[in-house]
Amino acid sequence: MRVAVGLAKDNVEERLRAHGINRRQFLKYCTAVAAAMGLGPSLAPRIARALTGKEGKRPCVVYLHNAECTGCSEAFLRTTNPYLDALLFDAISLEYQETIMAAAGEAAEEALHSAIHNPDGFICIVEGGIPTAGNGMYGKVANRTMLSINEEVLPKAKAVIAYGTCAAYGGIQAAAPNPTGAKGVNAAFGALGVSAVNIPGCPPNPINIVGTIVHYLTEGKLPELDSIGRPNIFFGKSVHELCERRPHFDAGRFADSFGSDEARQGWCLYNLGCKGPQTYNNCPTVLFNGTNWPVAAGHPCIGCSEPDFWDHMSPFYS
Ligand code: FSX
Ligand code: SF4
Ligand code: F3S
Repeated sequence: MRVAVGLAKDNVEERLRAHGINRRQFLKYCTAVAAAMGLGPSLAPRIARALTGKEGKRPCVVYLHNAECTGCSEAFLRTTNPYLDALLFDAISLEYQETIMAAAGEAAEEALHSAIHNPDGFICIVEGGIPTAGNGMYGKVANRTMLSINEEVLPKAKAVIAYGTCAAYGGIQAAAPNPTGAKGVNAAFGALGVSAVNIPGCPPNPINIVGTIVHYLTEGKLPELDSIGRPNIFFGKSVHELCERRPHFDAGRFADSFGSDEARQGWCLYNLGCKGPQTYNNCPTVLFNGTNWPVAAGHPCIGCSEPDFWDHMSPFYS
């Protein structure tokens, strides 16, 4: 039981209890993060240390909201693992997050100002697409355009994580005809030297950002990326490669209507519009909240983690 020894040594159990989490739940979660990162269960104790703030100094994090539905934050904050959000906030020092921070008005602005001038630097997590048309006039926070806030903050960050398809590639805001000129972080700020790691999905799976942060905390750097900025460890395989309905696809067994016996028996949803073959994400193996994913629930993959999926993957049903 190396896992138990590792936790006991760090006296983590008391801290977990304070968050309403028992050790079994926590280790199960750390093992799931390890699996999502392509690591064996023996790495769970290291992940546990990272998530409980025991792996070196807590990095300062600034979290910016832009044009979005805030489902990315919701996906993270509503995770069924009890209070894991609070636990992660022990591992990082979240200095600014408009949705959940207690400070408002000038105090909030002051928090942002001091975070981005932190001598040890900061990591910036960005949610939502950036409205760039009309000099950014379509999106404002505290009477400043989202465009100018991002322009000021992102080039100063040691690492930028674009969380959700909107931040990564523009998402629904950028769907044609895109009147607000919405863009993803790298398209909007690449010229300023910003190079974000993309964690797409609409919403993204929280485990993919937790795994990215754990990688940063344990390795001191962000994970390796594919050609469109996504970590290979989470987005290296297609949904189709990992799908449990795949044997039916290979055998030519396709469901022709929703709710049919064939669909219920697990036949392939390709004829109903499934975009799993063109979509790279780990939903089938990681699941949402460790419980389920769209195709298992009988809904075709709509390609939500791919760039411009609203334009390129629609119609979603056939
Ligand atoms: Fe976009 Fe996030 Fe889709 Fe919504 O805020 S990735 S619209 S789930 O939530 O940005
Ligand atoms: Fe591929 Fe979709 Fe069929 Fe699964 S349901 S095997 S992802 S086409
Ligand atoms: Fe999105 Fe397809 Fe996964 S729609 S949540 S990438 S199954």
